Amino acid sequence: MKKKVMFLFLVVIMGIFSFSYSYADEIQQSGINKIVLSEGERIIQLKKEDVNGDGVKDSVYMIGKNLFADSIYSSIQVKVLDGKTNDIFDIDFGDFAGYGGKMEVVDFTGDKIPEIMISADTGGSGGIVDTRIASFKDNKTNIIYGEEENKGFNFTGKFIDGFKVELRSDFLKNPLTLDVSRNSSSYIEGDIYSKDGKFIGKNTEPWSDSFGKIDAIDYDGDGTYNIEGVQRISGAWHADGISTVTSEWNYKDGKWSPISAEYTVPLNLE
Ligand SMILES: [Ca+2]
Ligand SMILES: [Ca+2]
Repeated sequence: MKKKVMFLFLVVIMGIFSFSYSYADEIQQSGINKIVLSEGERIIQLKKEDVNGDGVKDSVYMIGKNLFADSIYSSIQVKVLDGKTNDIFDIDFGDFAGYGGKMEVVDFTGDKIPEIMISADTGGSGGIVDTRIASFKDNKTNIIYGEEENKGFNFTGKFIDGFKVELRSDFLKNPLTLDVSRNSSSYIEGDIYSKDGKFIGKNTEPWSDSFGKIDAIDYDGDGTYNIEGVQRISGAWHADGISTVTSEWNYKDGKWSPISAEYTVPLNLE
């Protein structure tokens, strides 16, 4: 009988202990209570990483504002709850909006302190994914990847006689020449080329979109991430996709540089 009472007593004690433990845990993560969402705001993602580099994990909230679930976010913002001080900081990404929304909190700069990468589909016909990356080391926001970086190779170019396209980029030593003869009948119909292959199009130039797909990747597993992006190159009009370029970029000495790139050309299946 005595044993049974003792056992019950222990069960009650353990119950109280585990209750108070989980309660304390909740207080400790009081960011969940402290991050106040206004109407229409939703937490898209929450990641726990030490983004300011003080040795204590912080809570990084990606928050989007939209009218309905799955509709476009008219604004996307990031708030950091400092794990040590419990202070809340806004990461100023400027105007950022889009569909979906994805956040990666990984180290791109090689200092072992993770940066915050956010992406969202712009929803335009180009299928472009807008991306920003910010460092929050020492509680200071520093945007290290913005709209310009998201243009990748940012090709410019021209059509040349014989159904060819010449593409140039500041990141390439030599221009890239592509054969676009698979589309010659459309170009002749559209007065871009004459029947004998002479370029006659006015104000018609090929161009590249910003990245339409982008990922943080760490192929060699050293903990420092690079960016891999895929961008589309259009010829005479946007639906005239003449190539797709996939490239990997790393961040060094304050800027992003391509370390590998390859292109594909569509096959003529007719
Ligand atoms: Ca921290
Ligand atoms: Ca870093």
